[in-house]
Amino acid sequence: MAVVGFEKRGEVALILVDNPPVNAISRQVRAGIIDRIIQVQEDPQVKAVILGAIGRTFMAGADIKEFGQPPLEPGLPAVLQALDHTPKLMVAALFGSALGGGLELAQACHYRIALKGTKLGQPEVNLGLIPGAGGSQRLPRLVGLKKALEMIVSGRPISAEEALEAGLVDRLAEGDILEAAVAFAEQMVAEHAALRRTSMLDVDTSDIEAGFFDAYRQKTAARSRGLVAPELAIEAVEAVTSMNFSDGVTNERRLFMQALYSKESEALRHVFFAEHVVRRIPHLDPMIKPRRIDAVGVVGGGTMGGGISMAFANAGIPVTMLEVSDQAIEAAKQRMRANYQGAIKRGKLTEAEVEERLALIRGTTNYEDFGEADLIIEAVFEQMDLKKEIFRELDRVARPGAILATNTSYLDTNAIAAETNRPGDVLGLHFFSPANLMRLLEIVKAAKTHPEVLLTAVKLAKRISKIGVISAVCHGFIGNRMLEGYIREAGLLVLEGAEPQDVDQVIYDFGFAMGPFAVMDLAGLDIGYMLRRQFPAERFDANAYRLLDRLVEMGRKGQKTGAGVYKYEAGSRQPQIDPVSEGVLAEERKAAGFPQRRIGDEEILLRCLFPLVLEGAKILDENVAYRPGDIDVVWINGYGFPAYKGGPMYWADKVGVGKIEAAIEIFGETHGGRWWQAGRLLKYLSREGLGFEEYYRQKFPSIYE
Ligand code: T1G
Repeated sequence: MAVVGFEKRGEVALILVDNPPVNAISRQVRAGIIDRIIQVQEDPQVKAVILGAIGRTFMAGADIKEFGQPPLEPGLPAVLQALDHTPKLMVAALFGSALGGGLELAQACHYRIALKGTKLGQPEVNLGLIPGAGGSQRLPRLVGLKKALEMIVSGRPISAEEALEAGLVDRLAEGDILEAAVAFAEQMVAEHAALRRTSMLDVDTSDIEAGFFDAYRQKTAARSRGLVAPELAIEAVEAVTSMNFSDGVTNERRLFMQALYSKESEALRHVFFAEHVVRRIPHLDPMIKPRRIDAVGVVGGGTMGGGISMAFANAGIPVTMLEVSDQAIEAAKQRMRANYQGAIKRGKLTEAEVEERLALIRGTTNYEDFGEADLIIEAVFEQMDLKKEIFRELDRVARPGAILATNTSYLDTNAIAAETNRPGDVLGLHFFSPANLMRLLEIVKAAKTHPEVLLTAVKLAKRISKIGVISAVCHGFIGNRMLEGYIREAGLLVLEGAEPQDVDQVIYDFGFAMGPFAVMDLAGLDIGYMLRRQFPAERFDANAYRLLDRLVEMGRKGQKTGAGVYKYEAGSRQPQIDPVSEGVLAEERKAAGFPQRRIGDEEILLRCLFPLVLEGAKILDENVAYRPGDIDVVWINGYGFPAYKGGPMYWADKVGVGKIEAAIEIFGETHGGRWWQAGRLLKYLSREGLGFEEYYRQKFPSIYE
């Protein structure tokens, strides 16, 4: 099957890329397009050419799988060159997601027609890249410098309507895009329309005031923190004001290569694939199909239950939300309405759209109303007896084949499943707060969970725009189990002499949005306080929580009470050092009797991050997580680990597993051996000089298929 098909409709030729699933521009596609361009050039009958695609989308970009490999000729620039110089009128027929190199191909055509609903963008920065095939030079010529700069540096796609308004698209279509494109091309030929070569267009710089680009750099500095691609992208676009097209493209290629070989891009491409591989259930029988989920029930309308209800309503799935009274239902609805205000303020949603979504959420106080639900999610507070009672009720009222899920963060899903007569239909769906916004969803596979139920959850995660990561049952699953060591070490560091703001600064400088103390203030110090008291004391190092427990017992629970580790001015989320908290810490340092010392940033960083690697290795070795990349996905999407560092396991591979294992031994000698016990896998990889990713791909290739 040719990956670049060809057909003629009268005097219009169609070059049709057919490279599922997203028509990525692989080497074969590039060579095929060039061959077809040559073919039509030699055909005197052909008066116009459509560049289009078959399947679900126009070309969605270069084939990311080729990056990091030796370049394969012809490169994309060669295709652009051929397009740019063709003597035949070229029309791009856009639909689906015309992204990256795909949009660059379209920009090199003379005209563009797009189906309503098409997304058009240059998302390269999300991969640590910049447009590498003339996009930084053509886009400004089509939509103006400022619009092009925003599209390229933000990576955010625009709608077909916005593209029409901006001049990126010449016409919108409905129905069959190829038919519409042929008609459009015929009309252009009949009107003797010019071959409008984008590369020959002038750029209007009249609205670019002096210092514009530097001001743009300052404006975007915060979101570009730690990244190299945004600055390279700005440089590439800025060159439009001083270089001709050809020099601008050469300059762009230079900058693109810098981005391509940057460690940030390598990490971001790892994350891109890890976020796709994570959906693959190893050794799943291909005959197994997911169940239909058309209606969902949620038990509880609190913070989590309300957020979960919104997540489903946002995907157009009706929800029946159970609460204890009509007042509680009304309160839940008000909370959800308030949560939507942010989206309205940001222009993401209109009031009407919010009301439409809220209308999908029906409140009830009656379990019987769950009778039609295909999935019911329990989202009440973390109390095992209560959850068991709820699952006995759900087992009674839910229809046969309905899936029952618990949102528990820690509790034993097997024990919950055992309360029902349908353990195969039970699993965990651990949402992260706020559940309507956080992308991460831990899908907790209980011992008896049917593979079909697991597959249903994986598919559902994508449908509600979540990243679903499968975890087996253990204390804290993947994310929270690793979080314990991170918080423990932060707590011990401040008892030994580090200041909370120093620990937070080091973690912020590494790339997290917030350090551990600021995060705990945000989430509420009382959550950890109550949780730790549900488990045997020996599970925790009591010293690590001296400061936090004292603060909670003083009523200082964090932002929600105006003070926790830090204090917060009314209405502000900005942490401020608080002498009261400092005084408590001084008392606890004395009580703990730790010798006080100045602790360097490097020790702070490694003491906080190495526990993630240590526990992550055990999680892998126990088959709690399938792959190291799955753990990376959890920590990037659930805990703010910087994506441009690839996630904790990827980062460990870059640091060197052997070095980490050696450091863990030293920490064990100096800080209390109980916690610093490397597991079997970490020791093995250290001895063999292997990284997590290379070991898993070599030893277990099938779990990546
Ligand atoms: N290359 C290779 N594979 C890709 C791909 C790509 N560009 N995009 C997606 N896939 C695979 C993906 O791994 C998955 O595979 C399957 O397609 C479906 O993806 C020169 C240098 C297009 C909006 O960044 O944003 O062009 O896991 O589940 O939800 O200047 O995929 O099923 O085996 O995400 O419908 C720029 C990235 C590249 C677009 C579709 N382009 N892709 O979303 O499907 S760099 C991008 C997406 C570039 C030029 C530069 C989304 C999508 P599998 P999916 P989806």
